[in-house]
Amino acid sequence: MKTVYLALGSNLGDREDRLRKAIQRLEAAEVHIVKQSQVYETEPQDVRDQPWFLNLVIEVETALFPMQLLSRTQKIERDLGRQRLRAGGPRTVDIDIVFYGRFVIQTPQLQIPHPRLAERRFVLEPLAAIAPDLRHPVTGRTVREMLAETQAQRVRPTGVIL
Ligand code: PH2
Ligand code: MG
Ligand code: MG
Repeated sequence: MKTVYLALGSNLGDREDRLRKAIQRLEAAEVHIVKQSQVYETEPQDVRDQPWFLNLVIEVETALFPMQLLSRTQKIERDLGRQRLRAGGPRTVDIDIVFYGRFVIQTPQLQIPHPRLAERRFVLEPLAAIAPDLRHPVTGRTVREMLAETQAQRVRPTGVIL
């Protein structure tokens, strides 16, 4: 079993409901939830002219290999109505693999750790709530350190636990 961190986001439709369904479907896909952050409401990054997101991070255990896990998460995204209209644009549900144990993977389809992690307060803040001392396998920095160095982005804890 590997310990894996997944970042979930939604900014279209009933965002909370999509995130809840995504978590349920992960459990049904041999991905066992160990810890879960609360839900954060976050300002859109990269593509700025889109609705605010709900984001959260979960720690899971799975025996799936990285590419198997990616195909499960992509199937869940499709089943929950994701359409790829615009890169970085609005989505009903997005599931990103942030860390897969201490693996480093660089392929066109899959990069782990997530390449933009260190710039993303909407991932680092929920991640720091469940795993502040986790270290990036390449840079050696902890989640807490990466969070302290990110630029201001509006990220508000909602208190909602799905
Ligand atoms: N996802 C993106 C691009 N921008 N911004 C926020 N706040 N939350 C996201 O999940 C997000 C984003 C691409 O996946
Ligand atoms: Mg994403
Ligand atoms: Mg994604």
